[in-house]
Amino acid sequence: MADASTRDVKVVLLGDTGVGKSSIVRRFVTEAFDRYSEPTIGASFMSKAMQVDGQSIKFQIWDTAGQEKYHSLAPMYYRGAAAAILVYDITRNGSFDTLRNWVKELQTNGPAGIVLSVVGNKCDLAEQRAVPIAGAQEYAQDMGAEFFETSAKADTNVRDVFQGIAARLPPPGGDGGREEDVELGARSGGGDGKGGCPC
Ligand SMILES: Nc1nc2c(ncn2[C@@H]2O[C@H](COP(=O)(O)OP(=O)(O)OP(=O)(O)O)[C@@H](O)[C@H]2O)c(=O)[nH]1
Ligand SMILES: [Mg+2]
Repeated sequence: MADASTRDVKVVLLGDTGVGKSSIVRRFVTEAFDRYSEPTIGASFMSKAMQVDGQSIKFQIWDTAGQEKYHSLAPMYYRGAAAAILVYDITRNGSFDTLRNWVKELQTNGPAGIVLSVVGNKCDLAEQRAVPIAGAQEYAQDMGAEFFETSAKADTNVRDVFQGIAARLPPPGGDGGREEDVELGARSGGGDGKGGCPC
């Protein structure tokens, strides 16, 4: 259980299947990489605490399944989220189109004031790049999102994504904190539980 000085922050990862959402979370939480990562079923939960600017933050991370058949479950996971990490694969143009659809969905149905991060993963595969960095960066800026290219494999910028979220959160107690619906004790602490509902 977090103590009173720890701020719980619900974060949801969204994006096409295979872009590396689970790998980013795994890298952040357990500092590991699995080249045979299986597609997520439903969603998976992990949590991790970190200190940012002297404040203790506990990220409650919902890693959603990118396969289309799970799309309708997503609102359960982004509901009440303080931040969304929208992931695409820099080697796959189609995954960037999917990301744009997620942004539209969040703008329509997501929590007001949600902090957005646009993340181009697999930057270790730069020689296979399909999505130019400049266009993605410009799009992120237009959406008011922070932009990163990451590699879960090479451990590039993964921690920075979460640090960037922490830095952009509204002050605690404000409307945007959205901490009220996070009751997740049973799964916290680096587990990789499948399924489950965040509400
Ligand atoms: N080269 C490289 N491969 C990666 C990277 N991140 C993930 N992968 C690989 O990409 C594949 C898919 O990764 P996942 O993390 O399972 O993808 P996902 O977005 O969680 O997929 P869904 O759960 O189906 O939505 C796996 O084979 C990973 O090993 C990366 O940064 N670089
Ligand atoms: Mg996954």
